[in-house]
Amino acid sequence: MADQNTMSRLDTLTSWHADWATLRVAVLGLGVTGFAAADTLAELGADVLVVAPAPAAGSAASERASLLPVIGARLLQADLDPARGAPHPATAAPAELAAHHPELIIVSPGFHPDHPLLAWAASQSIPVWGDIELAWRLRDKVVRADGTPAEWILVTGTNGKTTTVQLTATLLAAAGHRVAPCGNIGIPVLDAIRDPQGWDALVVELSSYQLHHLKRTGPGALVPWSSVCLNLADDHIDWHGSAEAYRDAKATVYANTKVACVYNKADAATSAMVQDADVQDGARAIGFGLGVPGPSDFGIVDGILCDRAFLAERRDHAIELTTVAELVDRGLAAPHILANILAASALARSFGVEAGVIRAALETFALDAHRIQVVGRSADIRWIDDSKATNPHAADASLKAFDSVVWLVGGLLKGVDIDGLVASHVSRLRGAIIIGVDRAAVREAFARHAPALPVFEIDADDTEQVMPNAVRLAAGLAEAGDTVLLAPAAASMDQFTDYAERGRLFAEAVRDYLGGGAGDHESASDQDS
Ligand code: UMA
Repeated sequence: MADQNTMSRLDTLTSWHADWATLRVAVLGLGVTGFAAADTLAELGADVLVVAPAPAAGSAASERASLLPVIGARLLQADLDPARGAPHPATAAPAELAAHHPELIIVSPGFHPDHPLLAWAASQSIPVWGDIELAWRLRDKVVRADGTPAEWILVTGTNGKTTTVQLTATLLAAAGHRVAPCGNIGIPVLDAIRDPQGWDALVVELSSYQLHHLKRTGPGALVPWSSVCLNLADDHIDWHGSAEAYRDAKATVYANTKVACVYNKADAATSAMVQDADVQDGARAIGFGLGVPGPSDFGIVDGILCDRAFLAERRDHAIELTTVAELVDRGLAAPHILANILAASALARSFGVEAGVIRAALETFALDAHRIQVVGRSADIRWIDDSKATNPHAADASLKAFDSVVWLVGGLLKGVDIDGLVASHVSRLRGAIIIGVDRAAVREAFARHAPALPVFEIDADDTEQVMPNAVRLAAGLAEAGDTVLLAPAAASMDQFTDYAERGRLFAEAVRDYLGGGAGDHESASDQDS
């Protein structure tokens, strides 16, 4: 059990150069986060025990497990119920973990807050940190010329996080800053802070899981330069337990912000978060939206994207950033992408990036794969992969970009209600193909709101066959001028490794169906929007 001395020792651990040696730490999970945490702590001389399920032979986890002895950490294999979101059995901590007498636990983001090992840690009064807190405390490993560590710019929201992180990092880099996009995009922040070249800024994507484990006050609390919650819609309710708990986790992004709390004028939940946030003196609330900007906002006037926040004469002036017409040419003019661009511009301007630099950088920016990506064309029908639409909010933005749609929908609904999404898009649907395990809820929504709509279900257990079957049925429904849209409004892990594999298999099935003539890969985000 952790005693008072341990607590005060942990309070002093707020620097790479503090005394971490021999600290007994248990790291839960051996994904990319767990390995980065173990590697970091072992480098600092801590006594590290990683607790993780037995890795599958030949997997990335098994490669990481084989590296643990090399870096000086030990592995305890234990059944930790990796089926995330499922109810966890009430198991006690393995004896070997208890015998390690951990003074600190570092938990990977995927661990459910009610996981029995976290309950055990609480019962033993062992502090639990996420990897983001650990990285924050260690951020002075490599410092800038003036001796200070890189500033952190935080990005969260239900949708658009990764695009906004990439945009913000692109804009900062274009201004000559050394910048690392990291966090939930797939690069552990612990890896970024240990990069020997050092950074001026980290643009950190934070998931609600990572935010859940962050403290708003105390020695481990983050003090970001600027922060944004892009939007809020129901997602990950099964993990957080309620929409309120999910919202509260997201709101943590604004705590202690120094310069700019960027919020979405079209999403009252995000401005309420800023109003309630405890921030540093002088931090400003900066709104973004697709309409005319008020003073201290970013917005659009007559097709011109403007900054009316970071200029002294903001009462009656605005600075032009770029135009919608220029972004149409780049495939970046769908409403939700414009919103991401305005948010990223606000973050970049808060860091001093010039408007002209933003305009020039946007001329070469391209969206990632699986985000409204055209994967085929046939007889006036477009085939679009928006596999990244993993919740109803994202699918809503996607569907709004097209007039007449054959919709591939379904997967793992994560406790989220899909009824409203179906109801609001019935008029644009030619038909629907339901995939995934949670088909009943989707089927019932169509029965309620569109009983006459042609709807097919793919009940293939063989995941290889899901997309070929779906594509064949969609081709039968689609007519000239239609878009066949994979925007599942659901997570992919029931049938695929992740959204990327789901999108890739869809694109392959489209190419196979069209006989190899469907190879163009431009973004369609400007079309029909
Ligand atoms: N594990 C268990 N039991 C559990 C949960 C996890 O044993 O109950 C084990 C797994 O078997 C595995 C390890 O823990 O050994 C995996 O940990 P993890 O799920 O936390 O995944 P990491 O590989 O560490 O990746 C995490 C994020 N994953 C999740 O939050 C689920 C990655 O986001 C992130 O890129 C990475 O840290 C670096 O920060 C992925 C994601 O899906 C992309 N995020 C969700 C989203 O965006 O919606 C939140």
